[in-house]
Formats: sequence, C-alpha cells, structure tokens
Amino acid sequence: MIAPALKSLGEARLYAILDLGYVVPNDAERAASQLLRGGADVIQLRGKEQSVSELARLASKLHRLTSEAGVPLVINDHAEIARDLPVEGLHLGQDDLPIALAHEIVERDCWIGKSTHSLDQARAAVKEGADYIGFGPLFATPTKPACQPIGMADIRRVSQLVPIPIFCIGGIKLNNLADVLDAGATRVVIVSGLLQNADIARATREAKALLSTLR
Ligand code: TZP
Ligand code: MG
Repeated sequence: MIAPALKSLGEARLYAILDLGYVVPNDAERAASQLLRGGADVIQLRGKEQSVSELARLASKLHRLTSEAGVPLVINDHAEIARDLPVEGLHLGQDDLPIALAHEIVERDCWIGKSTHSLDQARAAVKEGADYIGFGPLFATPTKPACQPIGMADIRRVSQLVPIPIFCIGGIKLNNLADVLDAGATRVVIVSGLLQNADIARATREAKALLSTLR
C-alpha cells in the first residue's frame, strides 16, 4: 500500500498529544491508532516519566503507524530522539534548549515547535525560528498543573501578531471547543479531552468535525 502524502503543518487543525501520563506505554500504539482513525492531523509523543531510550523505542513504533497514515509525529523535549529517528518534529518548552541548538543536534529538516504562555513569548518564539507555537494553557489543566491559565482574551491578538501556525492548548475539551473557536482559535491541541474518552477515535472525530466548520 502506498502511504498517503504527509500532512503539512499549514493544513493541521487538530494536534493530539499522546501523553504517557494518560496512556500506559503498552497501550500507546492502540491509542495512536484511534487518534489516527479519528483524524488527528499531528501526533506528539510526550512522556515525562520515561527514559529517553524507552521513548525512542516507542517513537519508532508510533512512527510506523503515523507514516502509514500520512500524519506527522512530533517528539516532546528530546532532540536526540529527533536526531536518531526520521520523525517530523520536535517540541520544546520555555525551559528547554534553544531552537538553534536543537537544529544543530537534529541536523536534518525537522519542524521545531515551542510552547508559549504570553504574547511576548509568542513573538519571541517567531524570532527564535519556531515553525509553530502552542499558546496557552487557556484553562487550568491537570496535564500541566504548574502552568497558570491565560484565558482566551489574547487569542485574536496573537493571531494578528504571529505569522506561523498557532495551536491553542490547555483544558480544551469537546464541550468548550466551540467557545475556543469563537474566541478566534483555528488550531488546537487536545490531550486529556481525547485520551480520557472511552472512545478515543470518536472523540477525535467529533473535535475534528467542529474544527472543520471553520473556513
Ligand atoms: N502545555 C500547555 S497546556 C498543556 C501543555 C502540554 C497540557 C494540555 O493538556 P490538556 O489535557 O488538553 O489540558
Ligand atoms: Mg519540554
């Protein structure tokens, strides 16, 4: 079977994070398959408790699935995994290594995304060379409990200021997604709102359907 063309960042609306705080590593391939079946446009692997070697092994398995579906796989935190595997992206936070250094480590074409929590950080991420940003957390979230929510007031403003794809993140669920879109978001990251659902594929499909009502 010929794999479909890889989705571009520009066409991505629904970015799902496969967070190993919600899915045990042994269940990650099943969860990823469901996210793919539901139409996730990008999948990130995030594991805060796992070793780099465990994450790399899992990333390699997941990349087989995402490649078959034409969906980019992004690795959270670990530039050396993005160096060693042909994944499509690396995601860095404010306290991680600088983007330029990450590119030096990865040494091949690879998107680098950056978490931002304010308009200033969003602008700085563009200057630093980010390919996309996460913007949030909009709402308080157990997935990143230490991070103060920023609300929805700056979503339109950040969209005017920042010329790269902006994925709103943090506490987004099926039942508040319409409000987030009304506030100006066009792309979102959802983690627990998908993974904590008994039917991950169905939740993903529902989120995707709401997002596709946008132009
Ligand atoms: N960065 C900002 S909020 C967040 C991250 C990784 C977690 C979002 O998770 P959820 O479960 O969709 O609120
Ligand atoms: Mg990080």
